[in-house]
Amino acid sequence: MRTAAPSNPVMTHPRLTSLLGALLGALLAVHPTVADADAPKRAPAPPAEVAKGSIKGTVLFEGEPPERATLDRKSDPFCAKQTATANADDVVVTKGKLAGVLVRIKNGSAGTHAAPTTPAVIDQVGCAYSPHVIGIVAGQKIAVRNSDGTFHNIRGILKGKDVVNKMQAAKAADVSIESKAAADDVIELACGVHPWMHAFAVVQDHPYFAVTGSDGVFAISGLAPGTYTLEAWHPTLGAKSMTVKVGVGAKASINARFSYKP
Ligand SMILES: [Cu+2]
Repeated sequence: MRTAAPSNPVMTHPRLTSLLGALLGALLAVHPTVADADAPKRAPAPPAEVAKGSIKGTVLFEGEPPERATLDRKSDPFCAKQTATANADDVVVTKGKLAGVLVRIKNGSAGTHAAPTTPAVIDQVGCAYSPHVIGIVAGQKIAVRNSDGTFHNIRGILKGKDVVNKMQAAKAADVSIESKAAADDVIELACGVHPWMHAFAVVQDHPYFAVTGSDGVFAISGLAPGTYTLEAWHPTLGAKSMTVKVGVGAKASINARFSYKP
């Protein structure tokens, strides 16, 4: 004799069902906290009255710098006319000073820092990216501008994958690059129309970085007293690091010098 299958008391009992729902909700809510527990513990950023330290310095290129080849830009008549950017910008040395070097604090973040809400801007001027190297804080957007009278195709590449691949007409609206890039990642920019165009956005989890201009000078401020690893990073010449000690009072402002050679 067959009997009707008993109904599932768990699934039909209204109180149990709501209890299960609440448990499931609690588990889902708890999950991100569990994941965060694996992340390294971070102290808050040092307060302004403590973080008075600064590192200033210069990046040198000693010896004969590599020749900056004249670019073949005949494929785009607009670019071919831009004499100021006619040479390769991979290694730019002016009177022994190296431009486009990102200098940053490397050992830890010295606290938790939110990404700036304003994007970092890279312009396209004379069919070249300006600047060639920028630093961003993880989570910060990059706005790629087109000041040129020609079109570009912006590719943003992170770990070999495109995070952006977009045409941009002459003087069109900025193209925004958003990614999940984390500290130490580098987002490379390349142009699908002009193969000589490259730029690099180096990612930090803090704001203690600076990029050298044509004078090779960098300045990082807002540092709490402590011993830091200071790193210089160049897209083709590589990274160099040194240990620096930021003190208090007269020893809060220190100087540092990096030197690259052929
Ligand atoms: Cu282009």
